[in-house]
Amino acid sequence: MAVEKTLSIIKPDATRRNLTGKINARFEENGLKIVGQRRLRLTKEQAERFYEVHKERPFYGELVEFMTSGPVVVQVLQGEDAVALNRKIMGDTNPANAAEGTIRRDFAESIEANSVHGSDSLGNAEKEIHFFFSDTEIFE
Ligand code: IDP
Ligand code: MG
Repeated sequence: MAVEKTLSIIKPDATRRNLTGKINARFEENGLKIVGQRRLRLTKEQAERFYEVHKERPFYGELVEFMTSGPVVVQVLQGEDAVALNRKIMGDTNPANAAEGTIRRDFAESIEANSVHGSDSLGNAEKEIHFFFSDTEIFE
């Protein structure tokens, strides 16, 4: 295991319900450190570009609409094995299948409005972090 960084997004369903602090506590309690963080509202173009890999999937249009429906919090999480650890803390994409004690099990509203995004590989983490952050905005 190595110290890694991963990109996390607290999605509009969670910011709308004022859950930023509760979700951040999950990361911190489980050994991830928030080393970069910013609240913003995604433009349609940004959301389309961020989720470009899902362009052909039937839910792409709705996903872009949802992700632009309110503010998000983009953040860089750092820790041992951070990419996989964060996916574990988040839980399954579908909250109905997410393990007990995970963010999605406890907070998600639906398979779409599932409260958090997390990078799925170290390579994607690198790309996604640089989608939102420059090196001068990340402080260990
Ligand atoms: P992940 O966020 O767990 O990595 P992905 O398959 O990469 O899941 O999907 C990206 C996002 O697209 C999900 O987090 C969710 O918001 C949305 N999504 C995934 N599958 C569906 C679906 O079947 N219906 C509606 N939205 C979906
Ligand atoms: Mg994904």
